[in-house]
Order: sequence, then structure tokens, then C-alpha cells
Amino acid sequence: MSKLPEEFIRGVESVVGALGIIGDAERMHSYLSDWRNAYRGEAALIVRPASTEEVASMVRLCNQYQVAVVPQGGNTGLCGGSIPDASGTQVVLSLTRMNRICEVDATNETMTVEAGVILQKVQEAAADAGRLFPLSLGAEGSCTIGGNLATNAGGTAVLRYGNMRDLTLGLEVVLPDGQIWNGLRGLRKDNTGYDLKHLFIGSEGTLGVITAAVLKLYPAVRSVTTAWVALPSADAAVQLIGIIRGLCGDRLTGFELMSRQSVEFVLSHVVGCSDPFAESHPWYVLIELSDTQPDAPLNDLLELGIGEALERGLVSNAVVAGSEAQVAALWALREGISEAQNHEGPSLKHDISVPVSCIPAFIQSTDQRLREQFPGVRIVAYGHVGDGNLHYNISKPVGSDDASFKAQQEAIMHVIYDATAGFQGSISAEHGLGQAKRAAARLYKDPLELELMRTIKLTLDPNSLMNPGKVL
Ligand code: FAD
Ligand code: 2HG
Ligand code: ZN
Repeated sequence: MSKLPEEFIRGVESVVGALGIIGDAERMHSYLSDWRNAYRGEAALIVRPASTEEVASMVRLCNQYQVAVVPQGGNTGLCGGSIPDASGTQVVLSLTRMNRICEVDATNETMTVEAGVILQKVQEAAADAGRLFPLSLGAEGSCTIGGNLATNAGGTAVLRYGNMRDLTLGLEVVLPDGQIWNGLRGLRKDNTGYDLKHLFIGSEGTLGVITAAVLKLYPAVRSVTTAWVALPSADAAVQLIGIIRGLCGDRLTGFELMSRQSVEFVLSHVVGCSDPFAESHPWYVLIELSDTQPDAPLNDLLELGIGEALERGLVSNAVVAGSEAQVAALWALREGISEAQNHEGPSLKHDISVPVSCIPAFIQSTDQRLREQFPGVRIVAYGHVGDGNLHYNISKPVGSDDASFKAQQEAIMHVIYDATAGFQGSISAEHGLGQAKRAAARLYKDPLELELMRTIKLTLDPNSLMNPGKVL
């Protein structure tokens, strides 16, 4: 039984039709909790509009009845941003029916898509046009472009191509009052005042509903080399990236760091993964070079770089993938970490960034503090080290129970975020604030920045109906 008035429900039906509404508990279930089951909410309805006009009518109706709207894409977000609160009075607005690729303009190197298109479909459409859409992340088979935009997603190719903000030329947004802002311009130059799209990118559904976007395409990649490298320390990884970048420039498209603990979790829990080396090492990096030329000398460059690093004692072992199957096997070791960590009980996620040069000192001092204060916790540190972005995640000590581990969550978080702040870092590098880091942002973000954000929120959404309880 819905907690909202009957006239509201009838209004929703008249906007999206029976096909666009999910109201029974069983079918609503998957929209109400996140991928890890870390957040769970209730909703009056799940509404699935099929067009921008339907989104706009829904938002207007929600305004009329003062009903809060929680935009949702693929529901792969890691901060609970797409999960409604426990009141059962909010409406989840799922964009997944709006999944059309509207236009591919290979000459302008742009693609116009609706917000509910799955990222992988965008990558495939770009490839079909002989182009590349470079955003790449573990959830690409289920996350949507709208979610990628709303969280300003990063992933494994930011080093070369930037994050979602850098990959976007235009947006269409339904504003909190139901007006449609059509900013779907495929222009690389447009200095006619404030660049409004950047307000909505990274706003996590709190300023409006993104309904479509014009994305940037790049030349297709025609040669790729991938290597798995073992290192004695995180410091060696930071030095290695300098060597490889110096040699390869923009050909360096991926440089992912993983601690032994991260790799061990994958080896224990992800079927089909195996250790490329017979012996274990404290740290690994996965390096990817790519080029638009089919026969670019990538192997030679990589071997040169790794050779120099070996001589300087920065590398302990290395293997270059010799086949596509080996490339996939190496990436599976990296991409499997999130899933593998779920098998080890609740994971405390800290998606931090510090200047790349500070990564080794951050790891060394924070590891030490955590080991002293919380003996036995397992530190699962990995991530996009070339962007200074570490997923500094924590799993409970072997044999301890979930409840006593969760009771330490706040204290562990403060150790990690205090260290992050000490290095002038950010407590959310790529996943956003959602509901997970809303309170922490109040402690660690500049008060003036927060005040400006509140002013913008109030101006656009005076009734606070867009994803309340998230971000601010
Ligand atoms: P959702 O989870 O549905 O929503 C996320 C937020 O965006 C919510 O606040 C929601 O309200 C809002 N939102 C969604 N759609 C819209 C819209 N159309 N308009 C307005 N607001 C909207 N993230 C990274 O950045 N880099 C990674 O490498 C990465 N790897 C991941 C790997 C795994 C295995 C998983 C599970 C997640 C990973 N993520 C990563 C996190 C997540 O996939 C991304 O943040 C993704 O961009 C979320 O997209 P989504 O469609 O699932 O959004
Ligand atoms: C990744 O880089 C994602 O794999 C997920 O951002 C990180 O699960 C995580 O903490
Ligand atoms: Zn990541």
C-alpha cells in the first residue's frame, strides 16, 4: 500500500502509464538496496519514465505533492546516493528506460545519448563508428551514463582521458521545478558565461535529473600492451610511473596499483584468477599502454621502462601479456578486488586522493597508525595511483565479528581522513558523497565551499525535493 495520496498515484499513471510504474514489493526490491547491501531504503513507488517530457511531468507532479525524488541509474554507486530513505514516502526515478543512443557524429567526434544508456553500450557504439569512448570501470556493464555524470565517475583511464567531467560537452537536465534545460551542444568552445553543465556533473541527483548528454569521442586505439609488475614498495610504483610516463607520454593509459592483500582477496574469491608470479610481492601495478597506430612499438617502450626500473631496484618481477586472454586475466585480478572484498565481510570504503607524490608517505603513516590502534585490521589499498586516488579500504580482522568491527568504523574513518587532510587530499576522489560521506564532508570540507554549495542547492531546489539527505 503506497504512503502517497491516491490522486498522486493516478497522476503518475497518467504520466508514465502502467509500464512505467513498479509498485509491488518483490519487483521494487532491487531498486531499494545497493550492490553491496550496505544501504537499504523504502519507496512509495519506482517510476520509470521513457522520455525527457515524462521526467519533467513527473518532477512537476512531485513538486505539486511535495514528494521527494531519488534519481537512479544502474544502482552501482558505492555511497548510497541512489537509495531512498527509510520513510517509504520517496519516489525512485529510474532512468533505465531512457536508453537510446540518439546520434553518433564521427566527424565532430561526439555521441548524444539518453541518460539511461549503459556505459558499455556507449563504448560499443563508439567502437562501431571507429572511435573510442574512454570511460572504463568495473561496473561498466551495468552503470549508466546518467549515473556516471551524476557522480563524475573516474575509473582506469583518467590518467590519459580525464574523468566524466572531461568527457562531456553538453547536457540536458530536468530542473527541480520541472523545466527542461536543453544544453545539448556539441561545442568544444563556448564561453557565453558560466558553464552550467559542470554544476550538474557530480551533483549526485541533488540539483536535477540528467536526461541526456553529448559525449566526447576519441580516435580508436589500434595497439595495446599490458604488463603486470611486482614492486617492493608503493614508493617504487610512484617512481615507476614517472619513468614510464617520461618514455611513453600519453600512450600511458592505465597505471593501477594493488597491495598484496588486495590481490590475495581476488585469488581467494574470484573463480579463474591466478597469480602471474610463483612468489608473492608487497605491491603490484597493472600498466596499460595504447596507441592509435596498429603497429606502435609499445612492447619496446614498456620493456625499456621496466628495464630501467629493474636496474634501479624499483621492480622485482614483470610479465607482459602475450595474448588477449592474458590481458583479460590481468585485468580480472584488478577489477575483481571490489567483489572479492565483499566476501570478507563488511568493507569500510575510503575513496581518497592525495597528490601523487604523497601516496607513499600517506600509505606508510596511515598503515602504521591503523595497525597500532586497530590491531589485525586488513588494509586493502589499491587504485588509480596515477591520479593520486587510492581505494584505502579496510576489512575486519580474521575471526572478529561484524558488529565489533562496525563499531570501530567512525574511529577508523577519522584516522584515514585526518591523514588525507594532512596531505591536502580529498575524502572522495571519484565515488561522490551520497549518504555515506555526507557527515564526513561537514568535517573535512572547507566551510565556505559547503556554504556556497548550500546556496546553489537552495536556489535551484528551494523545496529540497531532489535527492534529499544526500551530499549536503
Ligand atoms: P547510480 O548508482 O544509480 O546513482 C549514483 C548517483 O547518481 C546517485 O546519487 C543517483 O541519485 C545519481 N543519478 C543517477 N542517475 C542520475 C541521473 N540521470 N540524473 C541525476 N542523478 C542521477 N566509480 C568510479 O568512479 N570509478 C570506478 O573505477 C568505479 N568502479 C566500480 C566498480 C564496481 C564493481 C562498482 C560496483 C562500482 C564502481 N564505481 C566506480 C562506482 C559506480 O559504478 C559509478 O559511480 C557509476 O558512475 C554509477 O552509475 P550508476 O548508473 O550505477 O548510478
Ligand atoms: C575501483 O576502482 C572502483 O575498482 C571500486 O572505484 C572501488 O570498491 C571500491 O572501493
Ligand atoms: Zn576506482
